[in-house]
This record gives sequence, structure tokens and C-alpha cells, in this order.
Amino acid sequence: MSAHVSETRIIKGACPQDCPDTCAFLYHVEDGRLVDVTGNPEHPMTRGGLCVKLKDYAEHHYNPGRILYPMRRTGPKGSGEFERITWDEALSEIKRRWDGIISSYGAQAIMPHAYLGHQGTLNGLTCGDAFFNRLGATVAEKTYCESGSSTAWVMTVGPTGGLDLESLAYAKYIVVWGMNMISTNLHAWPFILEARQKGAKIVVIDPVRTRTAKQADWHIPIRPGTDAALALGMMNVIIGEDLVDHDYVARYTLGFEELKARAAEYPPELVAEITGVPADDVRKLAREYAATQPSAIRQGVALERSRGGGQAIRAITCLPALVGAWRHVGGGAVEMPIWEFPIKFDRICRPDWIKPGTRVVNELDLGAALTGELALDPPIKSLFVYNSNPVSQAPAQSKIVAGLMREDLFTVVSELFVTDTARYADILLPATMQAEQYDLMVTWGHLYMMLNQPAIAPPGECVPNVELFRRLARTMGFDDPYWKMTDDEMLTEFYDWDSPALEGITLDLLKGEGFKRLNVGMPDQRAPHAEGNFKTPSGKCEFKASVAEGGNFVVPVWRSMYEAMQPGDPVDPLPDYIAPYEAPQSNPELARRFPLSIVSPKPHAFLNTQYGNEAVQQRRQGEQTVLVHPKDAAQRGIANGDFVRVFNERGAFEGRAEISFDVMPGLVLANVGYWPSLNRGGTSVNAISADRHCSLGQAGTYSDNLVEVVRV
Ligand SMILES: Nc1nc2c(c(=O)[nH]1)N[C@H]1C(S)=C(S)[C@@H](COP(=O)(O)OP(=O)(O)OC[C@H]3O[C@@H](n4cnc5c(=O)[nH]c(N)nc54)[C@H](O)[C@@H]3O)O[C@H]1N2
Ligand SMILES: Nc1nc2c(c(=O)[nH]1)N[C@H]1C(S)=C(S)[C@@H](COP(=O)(O)OP(=O)(O)OC[C@H]3O[C@@H](n4cnc5c(=O)[nH]c(N)nc54)[C@H](O)[C@@H]3O)O[C@H]1N2
Ligand SMILES: [Mo]
Repeated sequence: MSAHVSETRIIKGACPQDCPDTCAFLYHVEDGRLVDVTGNPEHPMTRGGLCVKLKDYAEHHYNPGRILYPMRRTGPKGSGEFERITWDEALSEIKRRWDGIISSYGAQAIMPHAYLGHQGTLNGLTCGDAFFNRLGATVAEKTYCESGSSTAWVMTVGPTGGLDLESLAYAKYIVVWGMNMISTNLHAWPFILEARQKGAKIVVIDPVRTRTAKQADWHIPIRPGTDAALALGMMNVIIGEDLVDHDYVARYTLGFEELKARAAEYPPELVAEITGVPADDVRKLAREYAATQPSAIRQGVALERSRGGGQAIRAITCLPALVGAWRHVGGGAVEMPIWEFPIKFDRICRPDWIKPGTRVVNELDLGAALTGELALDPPIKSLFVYNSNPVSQAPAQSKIVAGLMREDLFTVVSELFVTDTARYADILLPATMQAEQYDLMVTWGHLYMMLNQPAIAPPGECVPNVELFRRLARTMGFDDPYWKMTDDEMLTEFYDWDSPALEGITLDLLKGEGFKRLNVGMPDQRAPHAEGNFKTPSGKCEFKASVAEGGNFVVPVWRSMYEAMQPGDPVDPLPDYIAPYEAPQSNPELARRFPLSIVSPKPHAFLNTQYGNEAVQQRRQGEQTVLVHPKDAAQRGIANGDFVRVFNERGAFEGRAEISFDVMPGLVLANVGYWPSLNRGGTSVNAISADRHCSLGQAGTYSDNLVEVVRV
């Protein structure tokens, strides 16, 4: 008897998660079973490392909670009781219900809801847009993340990737601003450490002493939502002390005199009052940042999560041009480099199929849309959710749940698991996980094309999103060539393969190598704006933004390339500080009842809500905690380890108090991403979040909420 020796096959893949790193994977398969997922050591940026979230990724595919078949609700809404049905039954029920809704209310009564559960070109953020545009559904504006940042960035420097994170190794002064990099952009950190070995200083600006702040040479705590004032204070010092690179400013910028006048309104003493950063620290930061070249700024998405967040990013993005940091390899700023990829979003999303006059509803207003608060005509009668988990991740949690409980709302959810959102579905559809599907990934933290190839067969009747929409299109009778394309035909159509960035790169090459760097210069040579070349209308870094006249707008990439957006509030063409909606300084009346600010950043061991249902990750992440400063805890009689209730007029959630000097006095922290149904009390941090928008790009305002905390 000879023992069966199974051979391990290695297949090249890429991480599907909504994260800047998009790591290169190696799938290890034995006898058709995924036995391990490791990092591909050949990738120059991700270098074979995977984060803690992906440590047990192979097993995640076999989690017994996976949805394997289409299901129909049998119990009351939200009960989580479902029965198995066939794909044919599911699709014909969807068609029957939608036909009825369309004939009574019109197709706009149907609204899709999607975000970045998956980051592929075929299966990601925009994979359903063509279908819903063809259907005539309400256009869902997707501004969960990045829209405030991208809008501000594009207004200032245009759609450019800016500084390559790999080039950080050549910087001498690095500011990580509003980002907990060791948790959220781990694979950029080694480049910063490399720079430090060569003498660079690392500064972290964050209200919280995070894992990243603890590793920095200088941590500057700042009140949430006040970064614009700090950046303008830096400009005040840089201009006042004549630390400006006048030659760079004269050649490659627009609006210096106006910016100088604006910065004059922010002397360091005033900035200290607004931000909580001592005036001398404002001066020191400005002097060091200007004088130590190349200086680099890594901006976090977290900067956008308040009323004035977009303008803060405008102000920060002006800094490198003022001091000439862009002249150098390793100098400048990085927000996200997606703009370097020649993706043809108009071919993916088909905005040409949107019927004129079709309304746009922002996804962050989901609760208000479903409960009638927005007074939509026609009302939303059907919601189709994929790649997203709004009950946990969108603001105004209780309003969303109330909306999803509506008996007359027909809800379809395509998911991997029965999430807190999927529980409310009338029809559940099973989706594949990354090792089971093919995709070319969209990346936003490095400059590599990343191909993911399927390693194992899908379990049960799971299908990739791209196939889901082919099936839906067929069911609804759409016979456009769009849904007859194969995956490769789609990818061929969806990228500009003739562009210089993709020269020499083909799908076949990616099938062999797994990834390939864009032709945009190597990290040790790249200085994309050494001689201007900004992608703005003027070709310069626009301190005074020429596109501001259009009013509040959203940079199309994250809202799917539509021009249907309603005009918004006027936008100041110059960066300015806009006080938060909710802060003790700007809203003292509200602060009498709810005196504490709250931030809800990303969990270390979950990816938004993903892995929040995995026992191994729950152990790594720990239960929902609420960080409270000792002074605030003492005032409330809260001891370390007590259960506390965090609340405001919008709702409440519970967690275990951790008393810590890591948060500023007056601030509490609770990570987002915990599954509400697995938390004490059945809610999570978005129970207290307001569904207001940032003044640029319609971003969410998760760092702009006041609460009170009590012991339970
Ligand atoms: N482990 C892990 N990694 C992730 C994710 C995850 O869920 N888990 N999610 C991914 C996604 S979708 C995104 S968008 C990125 C986001 O990654 P980051 O940009 O790092 O965003 P956050 O984790 O929300 O917040 C980072 C830090 O910003 C601070 N902060 C909050 N408000 C402000 C403010 O107004 N000013 C300043 N200066 N700081 C502020 C918080 O205290 C926090 O320490 O991470 C990605 N990576
Ligand atoms: N309070 C607070 N709220 C926040 C934030 C914050 O910092 N604080 N951050 C915001 C940000 S930056 C973001 S990006 C959003 C994220 O919000 P979401 O994108 O809604 O976050 P996820 O929890 O990743 O939910 C994605 C869902 O898609 C599912 N999924 C994964 N792959 C597939 C697939 O291939 N097919 C289908 N059909 N489904 C799939 C997953 O199982 C998961 O349930 O949250 C926002 N919400
Ligand atoms: Mo995000």
C-alpha cells in the first residue's frame, strides 16, 4: 500500500480587500483544497508579507457560515431565517418583484447599494453599475471613503499618483498625517523605517497615540477635524519666516498671493486654540518640514471624516509645492495613486445608459432614504446590496435598520456571510471568495497591476459578482453585448492597454507573473512633479482651485463617473478651516449634553467588518472596547474594564472601557468593524454617527460626532 502523496499546486493571486496594500498572494492547493495562502516574496512592495487579517485566509474560505446557495426569507424581517431555493427561483422572484415595482413606481424605485467588499475590476465597487444604469434604477452615489480626499487632491494637483510610497525610503522628513499606517497600510512602513535608518525623522499627527504614533519620533496629538488649521498655521510660519521655495512657487503654482493672505489669518497662537497643538509645536513642525528636504506627507483617508475634512486635505496637499518638496525623489505627498492606472470607468459603468433626469441618492443617506426622511418620489421599494454591509458601516444605524424592517421593501443581498445587513434580506445570493474567482485588481496604494487567478472551485452555488450581473441581465431580458463578453474580453475593454503606463503589459504576461509595475518610473528615480506637470487645468499646483466654481462636487472615480450630480454648496477656491459640526469648541450647546468627541478608526485584525465573524480574528482583535482618557473616566466613575454605554440623540452602543492616556482628554475611541449583532446590546459605533456629509466630496463624517459615556 503506497500512501497517497498529494502535490501542492501554487497559483498566483492578489488580496481582494479594500486596503491600499493589495498584496501579492500565492495560493497553495492540494487535492482541490486551499491549504494555505502566503505572500508572494517577489513583489517589490508587499515582499511576501501578509497582515494579521489574512493570516488564516485559506480557512476563511471554509468557514461553515458561508452562504452556499440562494435563499429565501422564511421568518420575519431580520430574523435570519432562510430556506434554500434554486438560482432559477431566486432570479424569477427578483424579476417578478421588480417588474411589479417598475410598473407601479418606475425603475427609480429600485436602488443598488455597493461599496468595496471586493476590489476587483470585474467584481468590485463598480461591477453592478452598468446593470443598474441599464435598468434605470436610482443612481447610488458611493462616497463611503476617499471621495472627500480624492476631490480635494484632484482640485489641488489633479489626477496624479503623486509620491510613490516606495520612494518614501528616500525621504528625510516624513509626516504620516491622520493614518494608522501599521494597521492600515502596513507594507508602506518598511520604506519609512529604511528612510529612518538613513536619518529621516518620522512625525505622526493623530488625536490618538496609535501603534504607528508609538513608533514615531514625534507624535503630535490634534483635535479631530482641525487639521486644516494646523496646515494653514504651518503655511503662516513658512511664508512668514520666508521658508518658501520661491522659484518652485513662481514656476509651478497658482494663487500664491491669495494663499498667503489666507495663511496670514492663521497665526500659531490661534491654531493652538483650534487644534490643541501648542503654538511652538506648530512653528517647529513648519520649520522642520520646510527645511528638511526631501519632505514627504502620507495622508490618511481619516482626514476626510469631518465637516471640513476635504478642505484640510486641500491645505495639506498645498504644502509640498510651497517648500519645493516635489523637486526631489522621496518628496511630495501621497493620497492614493489610483489615477496612474488607465482604467476606462465609462466602459465599466456605462454612464451613457443613465436616462436623463435619473436621480442620484447618496449611499450614506440610506437610512433617510428608506425611512422616508428624504421624501423621495418614487420611494425606494427595492434595495439590492452587494460588496457592502451598510448596517455596520454606514452612519445612522438605527435609521437603516428601521428602513430595512419595512414590510414593503424588497431587499436582495449578495454576500459571503449572513451579515447584519444580509439578515434583513428577502432573497440572499451566494458570492464567491477570492481564491474561487478571476479578477484584475484595482489598487490604491502602489503602482502594480495585480492579477488574481482562481485556485479552487467555488463551493455550493456561489458565483462571482460579474456572473451574478450576467445572470440578472439575462433575467431582465437585456441582450446588450456587454453581458456576452467573457471576463478577459471585459478586461480588454475596461483598460487602455495602448497607454504608455501599460506598454509591454498584457493579460497573458500577468497570467504568468501575477503582477507588473506600471511604466511610471522607478521608485529611486521618480519625481513626477519636479518640473510641475500637475494634472490640473492650469498644469500647476492650484493653491487657488480653478474647478471650485462648480460647487461641492465629487471626483467621479468613487461615484462611478456620472455627471448627474446635483450642484452642492459653493466651495471656497482657497483652502480654509471649517469647524466641525459637533465639537465642544464649535458647538458648546450640544457639548453640554454630549461633551466627548469620538473617533472610530479601523480595527487592526478586521478589514472593515470582514473577519469580524472569525473566532481567530476576534481573539486577535479583542472585544469592542472604548478608550477613555483617565480624566474623563474619573469624572464619570468609570474603572478599567467596566462596561460602558456610549450614546447621543441618534443611538447608543456598548463596549468595555479601556482607560488610557493614548486618547486626548475629551476624546473617546471605538473601532468600527465589529458586527453589531455580536456586540453587547446589538449595535456598534455607527449607532451614534450622523448622516451628514463632509463639505467636499460628500464624504462621511465619522470623526465629527459628540457623545456621552456612562457605566452600565
Ligand atoms: N487593519 C485594517 N486595515 C485597513 C482597514 C481596516 O478595516 N482594517 N480598512 C481600509 C480602509 S477601507 C481604509 S479607508 C483605510 C483607512 O486607513 P486610515 O487612513 O489609517 O484610517 P483610520 O483607521 O480610519 O484612521 C487613522 C487614524 O486617523 C485618526 N483620525 C481620526 N480622525 C482624525 C482627524 O480628524 N485628524 C487626524 N489627524 N487624525 C484623525 C484616528 O485616530 C486613527 O488613528 O484603511 C484600510 N486598511
Ligand atoms: N464609523 C465609521 N464608519 C465607517 C468608517 C469609519 O472609519 N468609521 N469607514 C468607512 C470606510 S473608509 C469604508 S471603505 C466603508 C466600508 O464599508 P463596506 O465596504 O460596507 O465594508 P465591509 O465591512 O468590508 O463590507 C463589505 C461586505 O462585502 C462582502 N463581500 C466581500 N467580497 C464580496 C464579493 O466578492 N461579492 C459580494 N457580493 N460580497 C462580497 C463582505 O462579506 C462584507 O460583508 O465603511 C465606512 N464606515
Ligand atoms: Mo475605506
